[in-house]
Amino acid sequence: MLCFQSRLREAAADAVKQLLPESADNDLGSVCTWADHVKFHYHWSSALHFIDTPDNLCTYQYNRDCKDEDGVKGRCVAGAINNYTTQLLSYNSASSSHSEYNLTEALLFLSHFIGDIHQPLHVGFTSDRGGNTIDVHWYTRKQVLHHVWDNNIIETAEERFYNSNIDGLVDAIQQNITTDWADLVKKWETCSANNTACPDVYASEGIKAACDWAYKGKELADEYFNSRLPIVKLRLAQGGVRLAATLNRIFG
Ligand code: DCM
Ligand code: DCM
Ligand code: ZN
Repeated sequence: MLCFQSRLREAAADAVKQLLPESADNDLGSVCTWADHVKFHYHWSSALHFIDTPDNLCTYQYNRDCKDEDGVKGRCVAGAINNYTTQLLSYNSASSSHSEYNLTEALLFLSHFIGDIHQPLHVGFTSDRGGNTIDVHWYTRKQVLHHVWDNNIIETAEERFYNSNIDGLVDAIQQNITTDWADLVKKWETCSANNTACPDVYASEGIKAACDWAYKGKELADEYFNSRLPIVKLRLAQGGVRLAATLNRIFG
């Protein structure tokens, strides 16, 4: 996931600096994978990385879909984004240093989950667990479809176009944001009136993209890679822009 810390206004940049652990060296990007590492330790958090939507419907509704495998409401990535946004809003009240929440963890979870919700298959169908039970080939290698969208498309792009350097891909996306996508970016940043976070918008886009682009084919090679890479870049860009916009709203 991308964390465009440079897009933060002063208030949010200061809050992030305060909340990040010392080890992060004031780099939000360096801790964006923390939530994946704690899945095993904080077992309750593993259901918060995704949403399962009804098979083949290609739509998302919070009230219908945001629940875990036991049916507990709100336990999905959209609910988690709302929850950690609410927790972080308490930073602004006078007693912020004594918040009843761990706001460092809230920031790390929120940053990760805004990335996850933009991965189309993190809002995929229920019976295939977001493509985790769909076997495909990525070129000659056996893979599950979910992993293709989490990793392979990104890694193949890095290898082919950016000298195996993730920063090259990130720079290319940053470049697009300031040029080709500049007008779109303003729309990505907005969230409906009175809302600090807008995860339902992102989830609806996600399952639509999953149906249009992800759930197609078994033998995935150049044709799939070349046509899907722009979608992956777009979703990474949207995730990064919207994380920064959300933090600016929270701490503004
Ligand atoms: N991702 C990334 N850079 C990589 C590999 C993955 O930005 N080299 C992103 C793409 C997915 C997300 O990480 O959106 C996967 O997260 P998770 O492991 O929670 O599924
Ligand atoms: N995942 C998902 N939808 C599910 C289950 C899991 O999107 N119904 C995501 C979470 C992880 C990845 O898929 O990023 C692998 O999950 P697991 O380790 O639970 O197989
Ligand atoms: Zn995750």
